[in-house]
Amino acid sequence: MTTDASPVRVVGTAGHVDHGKSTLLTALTGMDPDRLREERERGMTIDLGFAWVKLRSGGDIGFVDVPGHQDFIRNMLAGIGSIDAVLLVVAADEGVMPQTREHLAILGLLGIERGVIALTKRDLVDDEWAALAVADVRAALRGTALAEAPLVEVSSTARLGLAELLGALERVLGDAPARRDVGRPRLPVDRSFTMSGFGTVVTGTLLDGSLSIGDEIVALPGDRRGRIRGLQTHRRSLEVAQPGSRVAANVTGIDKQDVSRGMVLARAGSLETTNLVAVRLALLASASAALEHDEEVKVHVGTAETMARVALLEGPAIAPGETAWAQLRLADPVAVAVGDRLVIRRPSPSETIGGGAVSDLATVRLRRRAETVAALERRIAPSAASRLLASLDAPRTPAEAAVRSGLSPDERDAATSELVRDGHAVLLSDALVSRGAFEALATHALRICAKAHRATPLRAGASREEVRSALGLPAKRFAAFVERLVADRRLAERGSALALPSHQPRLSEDQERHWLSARAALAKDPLQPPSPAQLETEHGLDREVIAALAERGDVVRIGTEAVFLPEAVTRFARAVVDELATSGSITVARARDLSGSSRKHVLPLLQFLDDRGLTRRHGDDRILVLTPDTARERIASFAHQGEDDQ
Ligand SMILES: Nc1nc2c(ncn2[C@@H]2O[C@H](COP(=O)(O)OP(=O)(O)OP(=O)(O)O)[C@@H](O)[C@H]2O)c(=O)[nH]1
Ligand SMILES: [Mg+2]
Repeated sequence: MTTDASPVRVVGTAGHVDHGKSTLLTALTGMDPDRLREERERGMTIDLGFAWVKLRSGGDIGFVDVPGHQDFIRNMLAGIGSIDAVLLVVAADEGVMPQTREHLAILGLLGIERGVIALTKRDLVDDEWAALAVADVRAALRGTALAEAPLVEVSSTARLGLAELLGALERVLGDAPARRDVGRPRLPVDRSFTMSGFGTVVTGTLLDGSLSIGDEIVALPGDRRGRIRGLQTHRRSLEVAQPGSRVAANVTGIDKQDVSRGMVLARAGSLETTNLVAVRLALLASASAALEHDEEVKVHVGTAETMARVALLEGPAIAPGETAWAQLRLADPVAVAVGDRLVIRRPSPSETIGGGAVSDLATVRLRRRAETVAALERRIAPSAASRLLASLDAPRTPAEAAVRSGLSPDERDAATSELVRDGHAVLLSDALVSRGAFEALATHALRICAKAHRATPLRAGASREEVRSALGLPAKRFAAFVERLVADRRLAERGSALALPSHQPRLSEDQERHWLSARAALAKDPLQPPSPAQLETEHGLDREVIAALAERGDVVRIGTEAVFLPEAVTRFARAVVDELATSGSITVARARDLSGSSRKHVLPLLQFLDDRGLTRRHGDDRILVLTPDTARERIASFAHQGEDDQ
């Protein structure tokens, strides 16, 4: 088994029907890409074909051969998507024909910018005719990315120019950038079949990461899970298949009927499927008519095709040659990544009309609004940091945000630290959120508090849980969010409530009057105060008002059933501490006699002193924990401390 990664590059053919694509590949590789009986009988390619050749430089070129006939253009689109370079075939005797132009337009829409032109059937024409054909081809290429591509005159039957052609391909591929590896392998399936003794085999050009034997995978869309049992590139068995190579994967756990062209094998959880794709759509200048809002088109992306409605986000139509933002609402879900190129066609009469790069996989329908377009514009911004930022409209883990913005792990990490350092994004526990979205969450939280203060001025604030669920943040992110606002003094934590820092629970005039009369009753015999029930029936002071009074420090609640004025508690504490300073210990009965209180009240009051860390039990008695002086200092701050534990 081979484990080394000898470079594999993929070249796709393109060109009009019968111009000699398949014959040329046979001449170059010794393999006939037309593998179907019908293809051999009709002398015409119907579906994708595959062949490969070993280069002198060591690497392989894998060829994807496409049909030229316009009836099979969907098969051409399934094969041409993820190639490194194109081999554009034009027959010298016919020159540029309709599918030469249509394929060229598709290459432009898919962003395929490298290639070699083969002027085939050179044996059928004289030099003068050949020169005219070359001029014809160059004219057709003008203004395209292939304008300067090398052109080689060949004859497959006479085997002329083949070595020169391979040399030209090798040079063009030498300049091609390395394939992207973001550690999220995906294999858009172009064929699936069964092999006796092996089971299901799927083939495709691997993207975005390497696949290894034993990898667990899922077939998307859907939830069929399986495992990679074997891997081959160009019939060589491998442990690990590299991104950018042609791969045949033997898969266990997924039946042949559950995986077909258009689906994608990926690691579970690494790729989403979606029905809503935002794209800056370019309409070809050659399109026969403008693209109207809500028009139905066929979308080709990866190896998949599906019908879709075009929701235009900038106006009622796109004229030929123009571009505009659109959201494609797909009839069937597709598994695609941000940055993938797609092509749209009119179903009938069938015509390639445009395409673009996927810039957002939304879960919501986008509306025609200026902000929508502005947000999409940011998604295609040149810098990694601004693209990442554009995907942080809600808290997301850096990994989730990277998937949405099509960044590699390295780009993601650099962009994350840049955004956090410059204050453009805020970290909330495991998640990152844009400063703008953070401010929106903060405003929402502060509004909820302000509303709670208006509705229930007596309460400490809005319940934490209420705010959390209104913002839809998970507990950890919410805790980090609150911590930040509290640190910035924009929010205050009051027990289990959240409040605006300026908020003080406030009594109404009636309640203030009730409080005055209750206060007089509490002051009459401060250490034998009326019970909360009496305060309510006799003075109209309910528990909520008592809680508010305790919060402001006007009363101290001790235990569950007693309310004292703060000075009563201080007086009791002083009496106890004075006694302890002289005699060392005190009994419940002595405390009662000294303070003039009752046993019912003395027990919780003594417990309160224990809880405050002044005293502790010693048998039936209490003894001092602190020096008398420190204990006296503590007593001064009782009134407010009493509330913390309630
Ligand atoms: N004389 C001559 N005939 C050629 C040459 N290359 C191809 N042909 C012939 O042209 C015809 C079409 O060739 P194919 O290779 O099937 O053409 P194709 O581009 O693959 O066609 P589609 O796949 O249907 O689009 C066949 O009969 C070939 O034998 C050549 O260099 N010289
Ligand atoms: Mg062919």
